[in-house]
Amino acid sequence: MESLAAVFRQVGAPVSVERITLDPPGPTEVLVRIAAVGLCRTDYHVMRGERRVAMQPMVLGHEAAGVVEATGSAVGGIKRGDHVILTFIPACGKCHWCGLGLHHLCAEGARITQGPQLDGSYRRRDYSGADVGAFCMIGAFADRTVVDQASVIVIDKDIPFDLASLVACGVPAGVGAARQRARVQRGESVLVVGCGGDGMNVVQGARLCGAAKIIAADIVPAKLDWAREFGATHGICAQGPELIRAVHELTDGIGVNHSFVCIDPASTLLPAFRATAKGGNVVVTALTPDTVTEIGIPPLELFVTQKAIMGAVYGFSSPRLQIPELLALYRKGSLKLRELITRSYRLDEINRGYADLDAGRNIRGVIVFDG
Ligand code: CXF
Ligand code: ZN
Repeated sequence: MESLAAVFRQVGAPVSVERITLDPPGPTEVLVRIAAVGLCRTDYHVMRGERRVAMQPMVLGHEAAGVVEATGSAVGGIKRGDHVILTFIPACGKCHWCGLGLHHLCAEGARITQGPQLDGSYRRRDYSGADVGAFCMIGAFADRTVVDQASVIVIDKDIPFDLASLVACGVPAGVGAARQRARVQRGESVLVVGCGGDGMNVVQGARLCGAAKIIAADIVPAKLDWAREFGATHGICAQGPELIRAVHELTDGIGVNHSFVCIDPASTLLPAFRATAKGGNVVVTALTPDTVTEIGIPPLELFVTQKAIMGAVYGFSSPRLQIPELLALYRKGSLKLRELITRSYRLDEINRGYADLDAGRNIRGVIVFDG
């Protein structure tokens, strides 16, 4: 069948919206009509060549929700008409990590920037007949996609698709970083550096944990106001040494119990580290360009301050367990989702959506398709 997709062809160039050929699902795959897909910064890093992928052309987009239109012969537990969220790391179910229930660490996660499906073959072709890859084995900047069942989570039908799409990446990444990685405790203090899609969810994750002081830091003043709506108690519009000074002023010279690096770790990790109290946690939730290979923290300083530096992909939690739990929190009124969406776009407006992200105008832009 034909599908309309935003295709990444060249680093630094806009993605091009094209008709491509989409093959039917293989035995373990499903055909999904995409209803909504978020404009996460990760795809933008790929477009700009800051996160290299193994091939072009490739359909990007990994924060998506939609409806199952067809299933392969060996698919279990997913049927036509189901509403689904797609996960940007599959759960192969066979590796060491999946065996432990740690699907965010699935061994197949190492292949999500390669392009092929989970089974190693391709389902997409362009006008010239060339294979087209699918970022994260999803390729959701398209009206339809074919993905392995390992990338699919069935959700209840009462959740609007635009909100559900955010629970595919930004929401678990941020909320999970606070709850599952740093394990923020009631009464503790938190610093969130970078209040975009991930950071705003760290703020609300810290609020859910009962943090007493939630300091939002961003160089875009409007984001600090938005962060207050999600639970931030303080806002700092500064970076580098000025940020460290301001955090120490707010914490009696001690620093915060937990800091979260949610934007450009190359420039924000060291200030976040130094704004953290001795014995505290520094959690990295954001991508760094491939070319940056050092974190610039003196080992002696790490040793004597006894801080922990941690990585958190998918909020360091299995999406299979975390996503249903987050949707339940939303239903209870404890988790804000609608408020995360700054603006909706059509697929052919994708490059404008990313320009808005780059200009600091969006927490999250979402591409919404007509039903
Ligand atoms: C990323 C994490 C690193 C690989 C690609 C997907 N997650 C979300 O934005
Ligand atoms: Zn993402």
